[in-house]
Amino acid sequence: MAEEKKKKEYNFREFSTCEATIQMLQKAAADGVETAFQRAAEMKACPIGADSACCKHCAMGPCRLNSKDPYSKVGVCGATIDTIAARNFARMVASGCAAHTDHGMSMLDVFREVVNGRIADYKIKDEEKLRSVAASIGIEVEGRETMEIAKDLYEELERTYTQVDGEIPFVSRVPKKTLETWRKHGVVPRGAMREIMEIMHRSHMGVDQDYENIVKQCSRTALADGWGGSMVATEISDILFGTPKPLVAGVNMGFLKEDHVNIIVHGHEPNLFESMIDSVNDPELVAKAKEAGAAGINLLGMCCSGAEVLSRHGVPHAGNFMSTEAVIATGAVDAMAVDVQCIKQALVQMSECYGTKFFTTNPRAKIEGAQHVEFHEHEPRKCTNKVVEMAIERFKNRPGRVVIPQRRDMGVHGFSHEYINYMLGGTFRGSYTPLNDNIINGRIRGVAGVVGCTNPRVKQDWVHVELVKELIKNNVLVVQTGCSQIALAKAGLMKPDAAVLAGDGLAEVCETVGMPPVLGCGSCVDNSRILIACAEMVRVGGLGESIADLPVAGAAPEWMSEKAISIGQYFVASGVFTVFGVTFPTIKETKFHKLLFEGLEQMGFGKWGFAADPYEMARMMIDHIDKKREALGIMG
Ligand code: CUV
Ligand code: SF4
Repeated sequence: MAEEKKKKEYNFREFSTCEATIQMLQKAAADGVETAFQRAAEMKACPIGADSACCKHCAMGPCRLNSKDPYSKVGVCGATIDTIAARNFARMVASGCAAHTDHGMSMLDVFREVVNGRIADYKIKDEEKLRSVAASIGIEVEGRETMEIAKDLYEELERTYTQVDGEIPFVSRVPKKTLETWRKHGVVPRGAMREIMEIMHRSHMGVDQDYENIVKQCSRTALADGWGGSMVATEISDILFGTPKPLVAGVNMGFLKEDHVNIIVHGHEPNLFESMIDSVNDPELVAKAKEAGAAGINLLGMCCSGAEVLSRHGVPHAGNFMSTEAVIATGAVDAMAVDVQCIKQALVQMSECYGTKFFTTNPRAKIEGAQHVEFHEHEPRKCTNKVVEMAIERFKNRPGRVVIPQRRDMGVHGFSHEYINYMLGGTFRGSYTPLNDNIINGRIRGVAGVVGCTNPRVKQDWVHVELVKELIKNNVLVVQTGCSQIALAKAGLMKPDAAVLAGDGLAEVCETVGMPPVLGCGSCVDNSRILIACAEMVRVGGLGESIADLPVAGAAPEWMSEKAISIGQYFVASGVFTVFGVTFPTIKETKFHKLLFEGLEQMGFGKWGFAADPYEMARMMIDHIDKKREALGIMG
């Protein structure tokens, strides 16, 4: 049976549009190694699960309802399709929110220890950012010492997690009318721990069985992610490691170097990566690498922490989520170190096949068969030095042939919200700011956030790239994060000269400012930058009073993770029309689906949309943007 599987022929061009990934998938197949693309092709998605029509919340079940006729049956306890789907959705939000907020909490832990003087390896690198974040939540900054402000900031931000009553600190950044909508519906988050606990409780068997009430808690929990945990993660990372500014950096597998020791860091929390940067630049370790016959040590990122250091320091990025197995097939990766989230368990087996040293580093995320070298923020270099040493060992004894796809894509990355404000902000032109002005005068039709994962159920990168091309062609400025940003970087859209692909109005703005039509903002937690940019657009004026009034839309065209659902829900709850691709965990003819896709908008929030086809997705987003323009009276 296994033999038969290996012989099965695949057309790898149907799996991906990333040439480097295709080349490596072919190589892996020739080497007799299987990847997630093949596994997805072999294992059809479960149709009942895809529709979220099953429940396993208790042992009277699991219960399966009928997708074709969803109201014909109920679960053993009597739970309806709306209850079951809403509870399943709630648990996705809970898990996604937990991932981002726990990441934010790790950052806050480091920050606390830096402030207390107990960590020497990191320091407050961006004092200006520290002061502006503190001031944004009402901390006095005038004439005060940095460390005093930092102590207060730590204490305030801790409330994002531990507060049991009241509102999380960053609600101070939410436009007044948006916040009024949240208050009216009782969805202002108290503290992330409380919201996640409550959503888990409410989705237990026999508790909340009113889909509308469950969706309220979904919003409240998701907002604790977007305006809470994710925002803390972004802001603290900027304070400790520097706020990104645009820089030219490279993406793709061609940045692996055959004559160097190659190390990839893949995961989400920047701490590991920052210390790895120090380790690969340590003269002693570089000397060791040279002794071993290497020309030097070469560090690359993958997935989100990769997207973060790409933005922050210009460290090259090897590829997005669906390239993590493929890159190992190059044989050039001497070590891969991972921390948390989006790490395929199959990477261990893949690494074994190609002799890559694979390390887990976070106590939260061990993988059976992987070597665990624990990372401690108090002595981070112990871990990262060891990984480098092991990588050098592997370089000395590279087992197989090395094949590196010769693809390198340069582009501009690192658009923090501060920089977007600076670049398109100021008051030197017109009555508002260039961004708002250009939206009002119609050169820019609107702004779209295109974000999220890649997924082997669709052709890798293709949906992202086609959607973004269609949007900019129609004068919609695109902001990006995560794996989507990497897809567009590989397609060359992060270069200022990609403005030729934009409509006349957007192209003119890009040429005047010298920016690309697609702005890369960083990792998934950096979606919080997009929220802040939206709030800023409202604050500046001329585009309505709440985020829901703005001519903006969001999309995750190739999403796969529960984190994506949490992100989608916080954008929707913040007032943004958000379209997902691939599949959506609801049945169209149900009340729950209608609430997400229509009802929420009537209540003053945004709403969900779904389209698998990128052109249809673009049309939906542009129609929405036009509808908002019309309501603002700035049509045409
Ligand atoms: Ni957090 S969540 S695949 S790495 S964007 Fe990439 Fe980004 Fe999705 Fe994961
Ligand atoms: Fe079935 Fe209800 Fe138990 Fe879910 S909670 S498994 S629907 S009996």
